[in-house]
Amino acid sequence: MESMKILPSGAGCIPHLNAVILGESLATEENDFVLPSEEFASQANVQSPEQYLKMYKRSIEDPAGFWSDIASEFYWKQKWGDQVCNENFDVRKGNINIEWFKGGITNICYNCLDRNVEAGLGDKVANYLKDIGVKKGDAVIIYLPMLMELPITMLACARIGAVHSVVFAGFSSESLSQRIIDCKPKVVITCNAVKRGSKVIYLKDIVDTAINDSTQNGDVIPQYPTTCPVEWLDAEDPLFLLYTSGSTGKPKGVVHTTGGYMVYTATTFKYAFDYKPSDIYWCTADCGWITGHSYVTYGPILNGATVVLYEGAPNYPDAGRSWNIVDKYKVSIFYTAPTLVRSLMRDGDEHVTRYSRKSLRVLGSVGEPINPSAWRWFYNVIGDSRCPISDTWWQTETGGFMITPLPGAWPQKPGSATCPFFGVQPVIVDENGIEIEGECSGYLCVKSSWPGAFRTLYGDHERYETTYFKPFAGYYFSGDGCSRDKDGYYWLTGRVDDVINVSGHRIGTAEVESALVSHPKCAEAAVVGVEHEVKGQSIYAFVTLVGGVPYSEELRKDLVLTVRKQIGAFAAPDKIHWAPGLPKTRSGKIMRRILRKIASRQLDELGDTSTLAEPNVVNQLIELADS
Ligand code: 6R9
Repeated sequence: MESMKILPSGAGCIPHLNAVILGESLATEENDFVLPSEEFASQANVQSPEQYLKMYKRSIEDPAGFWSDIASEFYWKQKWGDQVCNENFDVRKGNINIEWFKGGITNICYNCLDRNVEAGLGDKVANYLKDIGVKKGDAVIIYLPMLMELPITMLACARIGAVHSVVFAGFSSESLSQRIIDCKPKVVITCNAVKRGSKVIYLKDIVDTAINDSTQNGDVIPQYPTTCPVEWLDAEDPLFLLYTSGSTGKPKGVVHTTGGYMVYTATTFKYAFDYKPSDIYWCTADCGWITGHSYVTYGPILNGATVVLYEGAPNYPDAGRSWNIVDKYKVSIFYTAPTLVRSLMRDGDEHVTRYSRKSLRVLGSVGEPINPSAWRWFYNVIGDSRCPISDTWWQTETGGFMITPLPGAWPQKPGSATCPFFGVQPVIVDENGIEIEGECSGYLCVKSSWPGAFRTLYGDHERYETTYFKPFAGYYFSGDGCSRDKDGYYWLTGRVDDVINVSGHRIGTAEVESALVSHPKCAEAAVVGVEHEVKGQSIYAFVTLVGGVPYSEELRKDLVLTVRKQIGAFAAPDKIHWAPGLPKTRSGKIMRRILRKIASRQLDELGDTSTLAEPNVVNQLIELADS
């Protein structure tokens, strides 16, 4: 890795890369770094920090040139207009507006399928949708488990210009119905039932409850022809909406458009996983989340990649299941979440080492920060100390990777998502929105748009601006805390808002609270996240009951069941803590800081409780902690 020690001339003029002088710190703190092998680096798509810096520099200084060169590799019925990117990123200058490749006419399904393979998949479902009157711009809700039909249905919608909205099949009928009300789909696509582990879940019944309609659809698919013409779309026509949790109760319908998302997911996939046509790729995410959109479906298929789609749980029937699949299908790129890594780590190395895993080449992590010990286990045991790990930081909102290693290009640090992807300008700001340079910590923001950025929240552009662009004017605010070390590496530290990350799933505290208070015996609820060995965080709920109602185990179970029913099993609180009262400021704001400390039993770190309206509630809560 001698070449690492040379900093290319010109790199110094890029803000935030000034610090990425990899070579200099290598000499002094070599132990911090995990280097890619010569063998890996020499075949990588990007082989050195110098090559990355050169490409990154161009992507920042000439984004139009950089992205239009890449976009030209796709099929466009008509090329975009003069402006590759048109943006207003600053609320003080007017409404937030982001456009990429405006005027370009394309179709992402065409680019996924027709361009890559002779025979089209997806067409059967597309013709059914057309037959029942689904047209360009219509919403289609997809409520399916990880069957092959799920990505096929997404592509079918994209083909005819319908806007898909995948709802994770673990959501309850009430959550589904909330989304149906918000986006008013022409049709909801589901299946009769799915097996999860040894349990059968009747999805169609859930949909029937959600739409209060039990019309029998039957199997309508086979009678349709197998080809379907493409609906050509403007680059800025919507491709999909995907609901995600925010800090208030109502889920936000994140809107992604066609052209920029296409170019961005394909490019990030190619570089962050060092993709080669010979690779076999497996991502364990469900298409109900953004990872399943960008990196099970669009990104890999746009690259013509061979994708393993797995319907079951990655640790069922036993903890060796994933490696059994890896060996069986010769998986070379394996992308998963830290929660799975931690749970497999707990199950013991023997489940891993009894499989060969020699096909593996690149590993990936997403959904939450990966703690260094899980990183090392992933690297040493799963990857036999030879596969780089791409710890990809990104969000539903960003569409694709924002901060990620490029395996082969530079040394990694266990637990750090490393450096920005091409075209991404991360900044760290303080609480006043002032950018901080160099080694620091603060709030993670982004300075200008990237092609895969979300364009609005469905039906609520104002909320889009308020949530993401007003907290720190001039920047996109991610909601994450972050620090940057002396080498310019980024370390994500988790959400700074009221969002909990359970096994990589985003859950708003307000959503869980509103489910709890909908129970007739619950007067008030406050939900916080506490550290959990496997899930990252778990849900801890403080519950105040209606006057006179006694605490009971039965009621505890009933409250948990209410949350399972209203949101889904994945959002069920692990702990219900009875609370005669909640710690509030005199203005009535719940002091979650204190609740978090009580929940994690850090009782000597409660801090100043003198501003509480009733300081005594804290002692009451502590007394009831283990009851
Ligand atoms: C892709 C996805 C986004 C939130 C994000 C952050 C956390 C995701 C991470 C990570 C640290 C990583 N997050 N990847 N934190 N390192 N590599 O997960 O999207 O469901 O919208 O969640 O997840 O807190 O803000 P989404």
